[in-house]
Amino acid sequence: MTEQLTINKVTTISGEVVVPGDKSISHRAVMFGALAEGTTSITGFLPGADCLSTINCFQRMGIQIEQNEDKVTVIGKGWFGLEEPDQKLDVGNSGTTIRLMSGILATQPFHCVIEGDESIAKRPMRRVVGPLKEMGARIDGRKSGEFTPLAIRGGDLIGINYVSPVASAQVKSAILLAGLQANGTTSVEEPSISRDHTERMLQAFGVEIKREGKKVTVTGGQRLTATDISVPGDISSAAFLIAAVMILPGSRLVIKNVGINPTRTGIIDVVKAMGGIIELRNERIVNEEPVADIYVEYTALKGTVLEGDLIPRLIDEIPVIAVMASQAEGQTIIRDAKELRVKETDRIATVVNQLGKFGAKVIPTDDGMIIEGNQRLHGAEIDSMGDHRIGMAMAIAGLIAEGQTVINQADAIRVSFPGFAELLHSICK
Ligand code: SPQ
Repeated sequence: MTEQLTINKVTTISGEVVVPGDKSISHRAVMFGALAEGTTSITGFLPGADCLSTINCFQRMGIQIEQNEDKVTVIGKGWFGLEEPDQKLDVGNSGTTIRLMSGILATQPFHCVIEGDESIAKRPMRRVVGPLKEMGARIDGRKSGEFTPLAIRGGDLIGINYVSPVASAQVKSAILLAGLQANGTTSVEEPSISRDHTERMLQAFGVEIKREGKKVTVTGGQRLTATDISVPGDISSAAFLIAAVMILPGSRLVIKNVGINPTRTGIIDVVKAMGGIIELRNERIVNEEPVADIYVEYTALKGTVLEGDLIPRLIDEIPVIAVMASQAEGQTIIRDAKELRVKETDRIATVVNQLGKFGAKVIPTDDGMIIEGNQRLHGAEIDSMGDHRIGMAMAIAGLIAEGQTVINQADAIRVSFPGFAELLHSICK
């Protein structure tokens, strides 16, 4: 990963744009399409590296999938139509792929080994391996199943009632997916509600799911029926553009067709809490998911506090929120976000280090950070550290930094936002 991205200071941004498809929804559309009976056509699919890894894993298990840019056709063979892969499954950089697939593989009566890149090798897996083993799956990995590669032999599961110590959609989804083929019922309760795309999309595929507050329950033995999925734009990608508008005086932007699932819209709430102008227009529902156009206009922001149930609703946006906060009036405090430490990088440490290179003052805490506002940034040589969200957040900081900014390992951006640099270039004045 040696690609570089050069960013120069700009004056304003404006225009009307669309961002690539939602990563979380794209993964799930391929997975559920592969497990369903019938053909699933997906439009608006994110052709980013992570979602291509998901396609590749299912192709290796004998599922026919055609992908052309953002159009994908998946010929489902039913839940037990997967074949034992004759090679290891490689998830690349994708935590969503390995954790959700672990839940699916836990139901399959065959052996397989699944692993990913160097970053995946450092991310915790026991959070899914533990409960799946409790259900009866045989799974092993380095450090007693904490790290990849994971060797999985599934089948004959029994339902469990799992109380998760973390608010994680990947944990919740892995257990619910395994629960769909376990004996009896399976429930997952979490401390705060994490993104619920799995629940919504399973319903679109004809699965019955019970949701009561922070608890979700499924009954085993259910089938999925193919359906067509239209994937909205990813609010996590839109967040970079929203932040850019908020730090460049005179900017305004319309971002069309963005997913506004309430479990993902923490960024909108934060911009509003900081005093920013942001509006939802043309709200509609597509495949059980709310979608809208987002209008955003530069406003001088003030610092805020991010904590509690809000955190899972904006966890992936925190790196770029830190950039935005560095330009606000006063301090911004982020707490209850320890999960940042186990993402593609330790995102508390990488934000502090990389944003610090621009001259910003960010103080790390155990579960978050404190960002000083009103900071003047200067151009810097940055490293994405192989983390797409760090690469893009720092590119946004580069738009206001005096002089030139170079982002090393900029290839990582392709994980979730192919065409990021071109899109940014097209709206910069
Ligand atoms: O897939 P991956 O690598 O875990 O991607 C990230 C990201 O920044 O794109 C996290 F690093 O998003 C996760 C997100 O943080 C995607 C996701 C999902 O699709 O279910 C859920 C969140 O992770 P978690 O651990 O809270 O379940």
